[in-house]
Amino acid sequence: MQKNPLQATIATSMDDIRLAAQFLLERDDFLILCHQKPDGDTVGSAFALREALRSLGKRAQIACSDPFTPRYDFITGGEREPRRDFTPKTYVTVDVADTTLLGEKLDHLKANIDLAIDHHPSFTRYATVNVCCPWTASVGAILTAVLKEMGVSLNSYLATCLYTSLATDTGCFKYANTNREAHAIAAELVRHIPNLHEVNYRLFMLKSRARMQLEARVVSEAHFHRQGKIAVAVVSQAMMKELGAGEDDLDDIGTLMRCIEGVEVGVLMKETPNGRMKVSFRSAQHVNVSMIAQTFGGGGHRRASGCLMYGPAEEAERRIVEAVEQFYARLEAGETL
Ligand SMILES: [Mn+2]
Repeated sequence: MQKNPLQATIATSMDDIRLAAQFLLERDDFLILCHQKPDGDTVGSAFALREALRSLGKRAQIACSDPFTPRYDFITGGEREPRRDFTPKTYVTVDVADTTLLGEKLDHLKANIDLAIDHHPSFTRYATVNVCCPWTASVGAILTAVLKEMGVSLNSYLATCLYTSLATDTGCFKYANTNREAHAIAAELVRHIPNLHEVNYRLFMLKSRARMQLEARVVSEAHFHRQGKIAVAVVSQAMMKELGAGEDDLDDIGTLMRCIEGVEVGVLMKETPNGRMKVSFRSAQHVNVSMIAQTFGGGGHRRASGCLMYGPAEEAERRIVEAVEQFYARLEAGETL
């Protein structure tokens, strides 16, 4: 068996990498499925895999319940809804923790998944072959090793797709999942990306005017509690309409709140068209926001979580602040949370 140097780097079981590679080499006529509301990881991984399989003379196509956003045009070539031109025989998911995340349009395929490649701790092993590496920063990082194992050499397109997956899931190498391994894989990938600065500009600097204005409104209208440690902001439907902002412009906007100095818990409430509140919690340090979201029937990670609440905003805010205060009280009483 050929030695795979990236295997050691991403600390993934060689069995997992080999299993995925052999499976992909043996099969043909693939449909690669993304999760709904596609992000850089699912898009980058799907297009990298499609390209790799096609380079081996196989047939592969991609499906997603929601159209791809213009932000990823440099990967999708502007294909908002990829063309489907043959009947697939092999179903593969990338970055899909559970079949409910396939979304409405792909829900009918949930019992047919042959191979799932994922990295979420909450992965539900719904496929015939399940390859999940929860310690890996992105699915693209796992795929980098899988493609190498398959004998596919990197070119600039493949490397750009895989880099997009890794760079977006680590928030441009800033989030807590960024480690030596993520940087080592990126170092391998960027050797093949001559226009790296352009890719980073598109992914991390370029924002629509509506998004910029939305950020300004969110920050200037935020309410602060507990001497500035808790920040709560609302994005209302009226605000979105006024600024001409779309669903796309809301992507990861919750993270903004914990970038304000002094803020330990950032809360962003997004009003949905049917009057509910989609709440995102972001923690800068020691508050476990997954516990706070659970109070309201939601969930997530220690530093990023979410839940769904009912309006009005003032009432939701009051209940949220109360829950965060209770958390602080338990922390100060010496509990380990
Ligand atoms: Mn991911």
